[in-house]
Amino acid sequence: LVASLEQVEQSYIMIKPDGVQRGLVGDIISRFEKKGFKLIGLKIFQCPKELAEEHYKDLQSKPFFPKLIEYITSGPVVCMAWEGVGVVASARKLIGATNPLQAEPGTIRGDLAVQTGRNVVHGSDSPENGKREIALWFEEGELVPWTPVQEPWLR
Ligand code: 3AN
Repeated sequence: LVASLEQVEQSYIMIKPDGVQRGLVGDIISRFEKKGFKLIGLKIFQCPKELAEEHYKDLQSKPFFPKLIEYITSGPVVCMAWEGVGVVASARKLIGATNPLQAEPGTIRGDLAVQTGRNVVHGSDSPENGKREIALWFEEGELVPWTPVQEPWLR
């Protein structure tokens, strides 16, 4: 009842090139799926430099910015849009701290990553950015806002 009062949000979650190359795609998707969120967008994608720069534009002045752009565009990423109650904050808990050294075991970065510059996954940091990033990475027709049905699939 309480949860029904909370906001249904959308978060942009992206498996970075290291996650794809290391074969972690299934494990990472599974964590969000099992938690109870709804997958409404999914694709593997080679990110062009301009899009990477737009996505990370708030970090433009950071010394690591060029390396960050090089990393994100170094190979395919998996782009996902997830929907659910409190999904933005919840996804960031599942992902863990930016620096994998500080990420708790049980989180994606705590379990699967070693360093900040190779931290396997991205998650939006606010509901507003969730919307903005999904619009940036997906064409409108690529999003499927499906409704779960009660169906005995296995018999
Ligand atoms: P988060 O991804 O946890 O939201 P942000 O938004 O502070 O963290 O940073 C965005 C991305 O920039 C990180 N995921 C990481 O790939 C990269 N990054 C952040 N800080 C550093 C750093 N000190 N050195 C290298 N890369 C960094």
